[in-house]
Amino acid sequence: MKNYLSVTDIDSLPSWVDEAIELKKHPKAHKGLGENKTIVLLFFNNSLRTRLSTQKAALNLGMEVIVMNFGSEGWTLEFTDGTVMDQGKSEHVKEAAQVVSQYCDVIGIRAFANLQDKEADEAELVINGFKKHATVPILNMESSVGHPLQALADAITLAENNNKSKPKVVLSWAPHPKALPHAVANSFVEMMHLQDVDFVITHPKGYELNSKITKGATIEHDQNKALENADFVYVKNWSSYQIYGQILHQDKNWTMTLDKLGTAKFMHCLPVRRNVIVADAVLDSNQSLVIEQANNRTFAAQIALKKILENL
Ligand code: AN0
Ligand code: CP
Repeated sequence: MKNYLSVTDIDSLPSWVDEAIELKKHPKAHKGLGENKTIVLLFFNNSLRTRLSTQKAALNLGMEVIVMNFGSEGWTLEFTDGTVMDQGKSEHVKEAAQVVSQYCDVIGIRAFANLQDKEADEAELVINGFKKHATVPILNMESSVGHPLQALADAITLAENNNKSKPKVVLSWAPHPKALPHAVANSFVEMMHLQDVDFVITHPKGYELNSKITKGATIEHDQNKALENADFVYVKNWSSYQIYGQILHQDKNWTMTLDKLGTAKFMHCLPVRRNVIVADAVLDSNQSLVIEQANNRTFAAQIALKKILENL
């Protein structure tokens, strides 16, 4: 595998999940693989889990790690070709990507959707700009439209906690005071397409995700109905996709409670706002898988990096 940009880069999900669970048992088993290899992690946005788990994964594989908060410390980048750069942008991605490539063997990039311009977000300017001009593989650490490392950690967590042949998995929208990207939900939906699950998406009308991504999935606007007999409930906020990046409302009736969850397991990518997205009682119960999901970020990153390193 050259790059890990989307869950569609996974050639065989079951074998990746099995290998990740094996890596979890023996994290340093492939410590020689990354010897004399360096990964540079460029953060255009904040992070806790991605930053630490991806470093941890690289260290487990014997790599050296350089982290840069590009968003606050790098030069502001231009991504459009042929621009007369007489405005605020200091450096073109053409130079930046080639320069960073000289310092490392893999580049990890986090660059969220700005939620202002749908077309620009869907063009994935940052990650595609680097992909085009870098001479080393690219690892997606959450781009405008996807968060494939999170979705892979979610798949690992599901595999570890599932005991049914076809569990019911519900993706449920929840309110949030800030406009959030669609990336986590998009990649989770794509991941569910790769699994043998009874999958239902529930959200208030107006919060439809990109129909190209949800194609084939069941969408149920009645949250209670969607949650009936659920085995896993994945809760996430996202802003409107149709009225791009807008908060239509913050209906508190969509907050996940123990009552609504029933006997299902609760999942969320974190960071989570307590008592807005989900009640304390859910997060503090043993039905919550969120800490294990975050733990599995290390092994998701480790399996993705292992595949990249094996192909260098
Ligand atoms: C981000 C999002 O929703 O995409 C990152 C989640 C991993 N969340 C926030 O900005 C709160
Ligand atoms: N889930 C996740 O990607 O968390 P961070 O934004 O803290 O990296």
